[in-house]
Amino acid sequence: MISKSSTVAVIGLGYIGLPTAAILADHGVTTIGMDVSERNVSAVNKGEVPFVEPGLREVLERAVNTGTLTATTETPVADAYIVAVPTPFTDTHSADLSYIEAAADGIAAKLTGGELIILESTSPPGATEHMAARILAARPDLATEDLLVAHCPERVLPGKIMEEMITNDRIIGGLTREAAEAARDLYSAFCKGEFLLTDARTAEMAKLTENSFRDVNIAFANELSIISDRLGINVWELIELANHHPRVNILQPGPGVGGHCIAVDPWFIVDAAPEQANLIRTARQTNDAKPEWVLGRIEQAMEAAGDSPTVALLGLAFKANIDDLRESPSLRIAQKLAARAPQAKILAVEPHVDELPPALRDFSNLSLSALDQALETADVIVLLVDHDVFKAVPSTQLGDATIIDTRGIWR
Ligand code: SAJ
Repeated sequence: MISKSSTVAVIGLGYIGLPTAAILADHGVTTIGMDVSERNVSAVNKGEVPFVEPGLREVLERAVNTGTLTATTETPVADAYIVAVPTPFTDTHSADLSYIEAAADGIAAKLTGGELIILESTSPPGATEHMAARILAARPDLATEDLLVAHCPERVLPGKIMEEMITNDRIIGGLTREAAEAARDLYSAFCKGEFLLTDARTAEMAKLTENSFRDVNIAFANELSIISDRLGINVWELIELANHHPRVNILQPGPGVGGHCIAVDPWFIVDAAPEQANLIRTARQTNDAKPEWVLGRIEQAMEAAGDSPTVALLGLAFKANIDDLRESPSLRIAQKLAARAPQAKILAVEPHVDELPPALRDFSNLSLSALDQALETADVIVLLVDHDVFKAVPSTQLGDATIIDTRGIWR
C-alpha cells in the first residue's frame, strides 16, 4: 500500500524525472532520485539544476535543504518507482527501449514484493507489459500479482513544467485496476488535475496520439507556409484570418519541428502500424523536410548578397525561451549551412547557451555571437527561434539586411 510515508525512487533525473522528484519531495514525500550520471547526481544534491526550466531551481533547493530529496547513482530500495528515462528512436524509427530495460534490471534487483512501478517515459504500445515481463523474468521468485505496474505518461510542456505537472490531468494505465489506483494515490500527493484511469496500452497510445495530433497540425501549417510563399501570400496573416472561424484553429509554421517528443513520438505509432499510419507518417516527413526548404531560402538570399556574405542565425534551441537543442531544426539548419557554405561567415546567436554544441564546434566559418554584433554585421538575418529577446529587437536594428523570419515575429 502506497501512502505519504512511502519512499519513492525516481529513475532518471532529466527534464521530466528531476521536476517530478523535486515536486514529490516538496510535497513531503521522501524521494530518492537516481541517475547514471555522477555529474547530474552531484548537481542535484547541491540543489543545482543542470538545465533551464523556470521555477525548478527554487523547488529543488527547498526539497534538498529539507532533506526530503536525495540523489544517488545506485537504484535504491523503495516502495514505489517512477521510471523517467529517455526512449529515443533507432535509425529505422522504432523505439529504443534499452534505457527502460536498464532501469527495469536495476529495479528488479531491489524488489521484495508489493512495490508500485510506474513507467512515465513516452513509450510504444506494449512497453509497460515488456518492462513488467523483464522484471519478472529477472525475479522468478516473485509472482505477477506481487507487483503493481502502471504507465502514467508525462504531458508537461517544457518551459511550463512546474505549473503543468501540478495542474494537468493525468492518464494512468494500469496493468491491473489495483495498480492504476495505487499510481493515482501516489500522484495525488501533488497533482490537482483529474485522474483518468485506463489500461496501460491505451495510456501509451494516448500520449503518442496527443503529440501526433500536434505534429499533424503543425505539418498543415508548414505546408501552408510553403504554398503561401509560392503564391505571394503572408502565411501569418492568412492563418490569423482563418482562425477567426469558430471551428478553425491552425497552429504556427516554423523552421521544422524539434524536441524529443513531437519529432519522435509519431514514429512509434508508424512503427506499430506501418500500413495504417499514412497521414501520421506524411506529417512527420513534411515537418522533417521544412529545414531543407528554409536552407534553400537562405542560400538564395546569400547568393544575392555577394561572394562572402555574413549570415546571422538567431536561435539554436528547438523552441522559444529554453536551452534544449535536442532534435532542433535550427541546429540542423546551422550545421548544414556551415557545411555547404564555406565562403560564408555564419554567426549563431543563442542567448541560452554559453558555448557551441558539439555538432557545430568543428566549423571554422561558424561562431557563437552576441545578438547586437550579429545584427550589426549580417547581410542576411535568419530568425529561427521566437525567443523573447529576439521579439524585442526593434526593426531599426535590422538595418537593410535581408530578413528570413521563419516564425513570423517581425512581420
Ligand atoms: N511548433 C511549431 N508550431 C507550433 C507549435 C510548435 O512549429 O504552432 C514547434 C516548436 O517550435 C517545436 C516543436 O513544434 O520545435 C514542439 O514544440 P511544442 O511546444 O509543440 O511541444 P514540446 O515538444 O515542447 O512538448 C510536447 C507537448 N505536447 C503537446 O502539446 C501535445 C507536451 O505537452 C508534452 O508533454 C511533450 O511534448 C512531451 O514530453 O511529449
